[in-house]
Amino acid sequence: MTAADPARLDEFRRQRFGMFIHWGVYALAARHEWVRNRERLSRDQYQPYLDRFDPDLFDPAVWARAARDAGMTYMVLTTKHHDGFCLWDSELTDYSVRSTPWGKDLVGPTADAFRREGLGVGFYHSLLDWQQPDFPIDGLHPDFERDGVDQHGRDVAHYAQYLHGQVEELLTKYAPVDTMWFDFSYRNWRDAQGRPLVGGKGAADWRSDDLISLVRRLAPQALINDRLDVDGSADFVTPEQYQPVAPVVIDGVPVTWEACQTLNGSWGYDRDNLDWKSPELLIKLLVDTVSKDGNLLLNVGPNGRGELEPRALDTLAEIGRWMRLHARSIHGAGASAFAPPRDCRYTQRGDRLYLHVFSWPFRHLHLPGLAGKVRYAQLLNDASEVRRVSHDEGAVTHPALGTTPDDLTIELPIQHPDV
Ligand code: FUL
Repeated sequence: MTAADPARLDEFRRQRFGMFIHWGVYALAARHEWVRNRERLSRDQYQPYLDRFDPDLFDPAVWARAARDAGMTYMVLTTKHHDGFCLWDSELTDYSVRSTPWGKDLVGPTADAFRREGLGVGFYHSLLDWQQPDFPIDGLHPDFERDGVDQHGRDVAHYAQYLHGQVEELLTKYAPVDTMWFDFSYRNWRDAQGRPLVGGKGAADWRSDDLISLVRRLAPQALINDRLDVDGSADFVTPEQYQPVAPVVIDGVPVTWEACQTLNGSWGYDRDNLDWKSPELLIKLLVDTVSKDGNLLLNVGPNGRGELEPRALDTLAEIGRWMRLHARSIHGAGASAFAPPRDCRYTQRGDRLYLHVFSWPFRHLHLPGLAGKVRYAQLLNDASEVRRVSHDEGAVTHPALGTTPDDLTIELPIQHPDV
């Protein structure tokens, strides 16, 4: 299996912060991108969303600016989610923008808008497809256990051909693509009769190895995520909605990783969902990610008219206010070998060590192992000096403080800098 271009991988690891965009006709249902599965909607019951998909306020330049202003450096757009609906005018199916009142491509204009803002462009592409007649009706399929649905005779080889053909379309039509974000394989799924179904190593395979070769051939610069589930093929791994406890190491080897996180628990537009993460929490997630050598792909779900809702835009703007002052502790930064004090994270870029204080202490902060290692310290938001307190000043050497001569003690302002 050929590996990714090391220069591109290095670039990805410096980019650190991207925008995930989940968009499709499920935005009209406005209750999660899995609505077709969750509510076991039939093809006919889902059709009204195609019939009404007409995002008249679609302006990807607005999304791209919001991403750039938030300090994001790349994006990943859903070209097709599990429902099978294609956001571009694919030559291989009518189940696409072509069959909606909107009637035209959404992928090209979105990619162009982000490139114009200087952001990288990647594509999410679902391996699952609840629309294609040759995709097996497995336990995740909305038609699973539906009376009168023929479970048999589905030709996965034919589906694989369709899948590969679409990936080829995307990579040629919208080059250069920086990332192919496939989603997802499952090795151990069985049909009602216990026969293996789709997956990287399943008997009914969509030929993941060939898919990887196809991407390497058509887009040598593109990174491929881990969800094809082919051993040793992933350029990066994708923890979803959780944070690893430390830099990710698999079989003793550090691996590139990208956490993906929602703003509110749903990837697709979910009108009545109130589980919004605060900008403060999201900034902590970003810092935590970089402190463990990872990237953060933060999701937005445009609505049926093609807009990002105010809640999302406000959150991004708030993150952007923080990034304006602190981006240099994120872009190009990574884990540090030093262990931070409690409720803090370190990120490091070259010989610059950035201390992120999640819980503001009273006046003094003791930094283990940093005595004699720091030439100068300053706050990042206003460049004001942070005084280092020498250990022979009584207040910080008192044994009850529990500090050691290896600690560097710094003196912080009483007020948290309001940024
Ligand atoms: C999951 C999908 O099933 C979700 O809908 C979403 O796309 C997430 C990023 O990956 O596996």
